[in-house]
Parts: sequence; C-alpha cells; structure tokens
Amino acid sequence: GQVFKLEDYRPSDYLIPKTELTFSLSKEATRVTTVLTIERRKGVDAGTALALDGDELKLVGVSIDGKALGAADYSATPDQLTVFAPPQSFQLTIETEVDPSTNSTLMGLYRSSNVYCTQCEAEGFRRITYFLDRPDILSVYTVRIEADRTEAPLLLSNGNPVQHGNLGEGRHFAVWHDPFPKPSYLFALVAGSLGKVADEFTTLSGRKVELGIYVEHGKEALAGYAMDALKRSMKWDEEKFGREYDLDVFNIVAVSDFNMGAMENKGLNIFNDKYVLADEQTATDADFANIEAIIAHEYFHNWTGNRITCRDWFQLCLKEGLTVYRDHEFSADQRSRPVKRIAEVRTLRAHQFPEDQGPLAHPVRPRRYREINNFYTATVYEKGSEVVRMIRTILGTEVFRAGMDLYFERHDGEAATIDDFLKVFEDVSGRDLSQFALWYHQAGTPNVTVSSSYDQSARAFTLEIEQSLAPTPSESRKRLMHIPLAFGLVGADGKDLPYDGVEGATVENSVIHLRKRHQSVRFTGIAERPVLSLNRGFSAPITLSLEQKPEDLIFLAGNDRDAFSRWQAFNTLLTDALISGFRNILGGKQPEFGEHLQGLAGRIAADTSLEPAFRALALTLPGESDIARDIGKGIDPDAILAARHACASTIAAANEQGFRYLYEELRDSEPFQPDADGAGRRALRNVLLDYLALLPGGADLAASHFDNATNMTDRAAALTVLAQRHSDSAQADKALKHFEKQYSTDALVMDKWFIIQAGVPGPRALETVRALTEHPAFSIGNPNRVRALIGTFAGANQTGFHRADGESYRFFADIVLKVEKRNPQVAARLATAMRSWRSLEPVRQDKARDALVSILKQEKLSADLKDIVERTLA
Ligand code: HT7
Ligand code: ZN
Repeated sequence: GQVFKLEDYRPSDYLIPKTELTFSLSKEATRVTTVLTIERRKGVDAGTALALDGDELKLVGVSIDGKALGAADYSATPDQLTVFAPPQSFQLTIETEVDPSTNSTLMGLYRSSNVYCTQCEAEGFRRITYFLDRPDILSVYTVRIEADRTEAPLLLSNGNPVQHGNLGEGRHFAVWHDPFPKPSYLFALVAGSLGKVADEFTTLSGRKVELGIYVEHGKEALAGYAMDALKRSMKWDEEKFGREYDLDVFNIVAVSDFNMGAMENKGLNIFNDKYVLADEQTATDADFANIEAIIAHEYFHNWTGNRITCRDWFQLCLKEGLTVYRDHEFSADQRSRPVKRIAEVRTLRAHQFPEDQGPLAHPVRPRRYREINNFYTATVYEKGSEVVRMIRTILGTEVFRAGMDLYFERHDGEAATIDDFLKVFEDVSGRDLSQFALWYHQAGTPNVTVSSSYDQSARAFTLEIEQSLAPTPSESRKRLMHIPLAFGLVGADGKDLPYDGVEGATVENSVIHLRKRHQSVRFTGIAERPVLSLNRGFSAPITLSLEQKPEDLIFLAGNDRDAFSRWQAFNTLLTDALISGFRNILGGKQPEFGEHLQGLAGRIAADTSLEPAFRALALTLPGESDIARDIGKGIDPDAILAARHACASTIAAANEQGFRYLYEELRDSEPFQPDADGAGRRALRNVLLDYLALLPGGADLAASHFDNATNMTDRAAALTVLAQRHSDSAQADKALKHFEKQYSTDALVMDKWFIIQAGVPGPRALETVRALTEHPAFSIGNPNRVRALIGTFAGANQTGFHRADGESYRFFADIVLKVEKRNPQVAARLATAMRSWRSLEPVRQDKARDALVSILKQEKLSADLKDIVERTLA
C-alpha cells in the first residue's frame, strides 16, 4: 500500500471556496449533485490537471460551467476524477449515485435503523462525491436534501436551516447553509424519522441557540442527561476558554451503528447511541460519566477542530489531543479533580503505554501512515492530551490561557499545525519549546530512574535523576526530552518541607525541569530526611524507576498532600506485591502478601476524610493486564490471575469485619443521582462486594446484591462479581438468565451481558464467546455488539484470550476476517488487541504469531487490517 509522508505535504493546486450539494435520497440509489466553485491557486501553472478523490464512486455526469465534459476532457475511476486542463476559475458540476443500503463500512452515506446518516472523518466524504477530500480545503457549504416525507420527515445537515417545503409525490426538501468554511470531513447529513428532545441555550453575549437531540422514537426520556451535559459544556467553554457557540442551532443525533464514539460535524454532531441514551435502570455510573465526557468533547471540537482545523492528518493530535485535554478539564471541574486524574492515568497506562511500548508505537504527531483510520489511537488522543497538560504545567495556568487565547485569535478559520500551536505558547511566554516539542515527535514512554540520599550534617537532599527512551519502530536513536516532574519533599508531619536552595536543575513552582540525560539535583536547608513524592499528579507521562522503601510508600499513601500520589503509592505497593506473588507462583511457591497491605487497605476503606470514589479506586487492585505490563516479558496470564486472586482473598479475609460494616453502611437510602457523589458511594460499595464475594457465603451475597439492586450500576456490578468470582454457581447462572430475559430487547443493555460473559476468566470463556456469536442479540455488522463480545474477550480477558493452546487466537483471527468483510475499520481496531504478543511466554507467542500470519494469508485483505497486522508482526 501507499505510504503517506509528512514531508510530502504541499498545498493543493486548486481551492474550493463554495460547495453546493443536492441529495435526492433513496435507499438503494441516492443521487448526489455537487456544484463546486473552484479556483486555481495563485502561482500554479495553467493547464495543471485537477484530480479529485473518490472511493467506490459511480459517476453519472460531469460538466464545467454548465457544459458537459467530453471524453477527452477528463478521466474517471471509482477512486478519482481528473479534469485535464480546467480554466482558472469555474463551476464544476458532478453527479454521483451511491447506495446507502448496502454500505456496511459505516463510512460515507449509510443507513442505520432506517435512518440515513453520514460519517466523513477521515476520508468518508469521497464515498459521497468527488472532492479535494483533505482537511486544508475549507469550503462554505449549502446543502439541499430531498426525500420521501413519510420515510424521512426529518432532514438535517450542518449550519443553519434556511428553507424547507413540499415537492409533490410525497417528497419534501430542506436547505441548510453553514456560513463557516469547513473541511469536507466535517460534512454531515441525517434524514429519517426520529424523536426530538428540544431545549435552548443563551450564550454569554445573549444569542439564543436552539438545541436538539434526536433519538429513536420512544427513547426521548433517555436523552435528558445528554442534554444537561451539553448545556453545562457550552457554559464551561465560555467560562474557562472564552469560547461561545456560533450558529443558531446545535443538533445531536444518536444512531445505533457507528464506528467510533461520536463525530463533531459542524452544528450536527452524530453519536453512537451508547453515548447519548441513559437512565438509572439501563446505564451505569461509568456510562453517565462517559456520556458527559463525550458530549463535552464533541462540543468542544467546535473551536478546537472545527473553527481551527488540521492542515493534514499528521496533525490529528492538534484537534484530538487538545480536545481530550479540554474534556478532561471539564470533567475534573464537574466532578472530583483528583479522582478524575487517577482515572485518566489508569486509562493512559492501560491503553497508551502498551501502544508506546509495542510494535504499533508512533509519535503523537506521526510522520507517516498507510491508513489514517488506524491513527485514531490512544497515543494521538490520550498522550496528545498529556502533552497539552505538560505545556500548562511548564507555563502555569495564566500563561497557558493567554497562549490559548492567542491560538484562537491567530488561527481562527485556518487549517493549522502543531508547530503553529507550539508557537503561540512560545510567543506568550518568551520560552523556547523546541526540546519540549519532542513530546510530539518522538514515540515511546521515557523512563526516569531516580535515587536519593540525605546528608544530615549538610542538611542536603540529593536526587540522582536519569532519563532514557528505548528505541521504537523506525526510531532507533532518541533525543533527550524536557520532562516536567512535579514533586514534594514530605516531612514527618505530612507537610512539604521548605528548602533554601537548589542546584543542578531549574525548579519552578514545585516542578523539576529535567532536560539532560543525567541530573544531580541538590536541595539545601532541609531540616529532616524527607520522603520523596515524585511526578505528583502524574505531571509527565513516564515510567518511574524509583527505589522506595515500603515504609516510605506506606507513609505517602497515608499522608501525601497530593491525592494522586497517595493513590500511586498504594498502587505501587500493590503492584510490587502482585509481581512477587506472580514470581512465587511461577516458581511453584505460595504467594505471600505482607500485613502492611491488608492494614493499609482497611484503613483506606474506612477513612471518611477521603471521598468514597477515591477509596474505591485505591482499593481496586491493578488489573491483570496492568500487572502484565509492569512485568514486561514472559507473561503467563494464568499465574497473574492466581496471584491477583490470592492477594484479593488475603485483603478480604483480613478486613472482613470492617468491609462488611462499611458495605452495609453504604447502602443507598437516597434516590439515585448520576452525580459524582452518588457514583462514588456505589463504586466503593461495589468494590467491597468484590472482596466480600471471595469469603464464605460470597455467591449468596452477590446474588442478593443483584436481586436488590435498584439501578444498573449495582445490578451490573453484582452480575460481574457473580460471573467472575463464582462462574460455576447456580447463583451466577440464575442471574445471567434473569438479566438476559429482562433486557433481551435493549441492545445497549445486552452489550453489558455480552461484556460480562466475555470477561469470565479461564479457558472456558472461548466456548462461551463462540456460542454467544450465535445469540439473537449479537450481530457481526454492529460495531457495539462486536466490541462488547469480541473486543472484551480479546482486550480484557487475559486468561481466556491467551489460552496456552492458542485456540482463542485462531477463533479471533477467523472472526476478525468475518468482521473485515463488512467493516475493515472495526476489524483493524479489533486486531490491535494482539499488539503485545511479544511480551507473552514463548509457547503463547508462537501461537499468537501463527494467528497473525494466518490473517495476512487471506486474499484481498483491506488496507486497514493489513496495515495493523503487518506492523504488529514487524
Ligand atoms: N473526530 C472523531 C473521530 C471519528 C472517526 C474517525 C474515523 C472514523 C470514524 C470516526 N468517527 C469519529 C471523533 C472524535 O474524536 O471526537
Ligand atoms: Zn475528538
């Protein structure tokens, strides 16, 4: 396949200032008439051909300024329309025909539950009409939609509505105009019959905006939380970034077939219905939090992505990393900042660290790609957000805000680059960010090794700090990074000790700026031996090799003023214990867990000065894949599971009384609220249930938790505990059957049923998952179903997926190929579950390699899947 390179970027020869589209919608043969106002760019030679992108298109006709083109004037294939020698400025009219009903890729124009909808990012617009389908072509769109009035009473596109009316023969039309020039990837159309939830928002400057959320008829009551989240997002962006909404209407449509979470099309966001529909009976607290975050994310794109877009797809992190940063800040403000930060770091470590440490590693701003769809990654999104966060840490909140203001002022209406973004911060701060820019350009997670010593007589505390960055694919030599390490020197009373001097590094606002390979940082005037609290708040996305005594970690877990570091200290103790338990098991010995862990777990659980959500996170043991990642090599998932189970059982047995008391005390007496407080209490109670379920009578306790649940959070938590801790019990069987019967017609709730069963540890999960692919609620064409059942099995069931006999890999290869026939994008994303195969022990490694190779042997493999599998094997 073709490799696209950043260094090959050059501006297009032609511009398209105006785009007029007319859709005559019909299920199998939709006609699209495109009238493009085109101008040759200044300085480009007359006679230069115009090559427009297409993808599987059927051309019906093409004309220039009203005159049909002759065969000598152009050439057309499904993938390209070339006009050989167009005039300097002209109107190009193109007629194409597309078939939405058979479009199972969910890119371009397709049908989802009888609704016409579109997905154009990244390169889906070219499946609708021929175009310069690249993000630096900004055009003003006018869209006319014609459809059968009964089939599609609702006709939506970007921008503001300008006209609608009847056409006769049961058809009608609507015209939409979007005054803001935009790239083609932000185009959207929706037509069908949907229920509407309406509201309004008055902007800071007093403009009224009509808000609409469209959902399947009968589901309107499930859109209330999303609407509330939208209004809160609009207000927050005004307050925190000075950004107002800019059109008269803002619409959101929920569809049930969608490749990703949602899409920020200008004025017409389209959502996976999973991230819109919620009430306490069908959605968990995690679902509510995701809805809030994704509604905010897509809305925030209106400024970071739409008003200022990306010059090319190498700059994807310009909009995605920045917008994730913004949605993280929003959730932190709406909920609990420390709890949100811990959750972010867990996600980053779970998804981005393995990417950075494996064969699919790439820089936040990649330099090359074969298939752009495969670059919507945790690195671009989550690490991209961390990089923005580090800019704030380095510059401080106020200068960062000044930089953002300058970014909006300087680049509004443009297609910008990461260099433009960094430049605004250099300009407002007067700093040189060229070394810092390596965070965008170098792949891999830096490791920082630290040792410390205290010299009582000199009252000096010295840190020996060293940074390193392992080679990643196609980057063998790495340069030194600028790493901002927030820190505290914690005294015996838990307060940060003051110091009167620092040598060996720039230290500002409790941040050490690491810029060299090795730095010896000496603090003077330190009255007592401090306990080092380093990388507070996870100020830099690194791995830290820091030898710390267990008593220091226990001290930090109980006393650090930084809540993230308290969580981190306890998590480090747990991880160390689990890894040594794993090694014991591999060596044929019993794992042992020190009493300090059990005591600390009990104290954290009962510490009412800590918010319940924090206690829940602290008590959640590192997951099997977290442990595997920290072990690094020679992974035997069965031994990890056994160590984790033993550790949880020890903690449960040691704290039985306290945990039972708290479990009872946390029983909710108040009505359900999907807010952070309510969710925190439920989270803590459900973590306690998970421990108590390991003690005698555990299955009955979980069954009664299930039976008495008054909301989906508790019901799903109890079902998970039954399925994972007591999979062979009558109680688990009964609860699973009950759940299935109760929710058989609710696809989103049935996804939870698939997820829970796909996650049951042990070799038998394969047969369960195989059987569930035949379940009436499963559908290989629906991304949510596929991700729930297959994605969970491959991505979150370590012992089931990595069966030593390799059977799960063979099943997985087959099913990935089946998905690929309909939807290459979803198949490619699924296949990334194999990315850490080289960290397995040798027997499993061989079997995993065989399965990957078997995928490559398939004829006519899509570019999407081929790219992932080849890079995974390289
Ligand atoms: N910007 C959106 C990304 C997206 C997408 C990308 C490729 C294929 C389908 C897609 N659907 C949505 C979502 C976002 O990050 O906000
Ligand atoms: Zn986004």
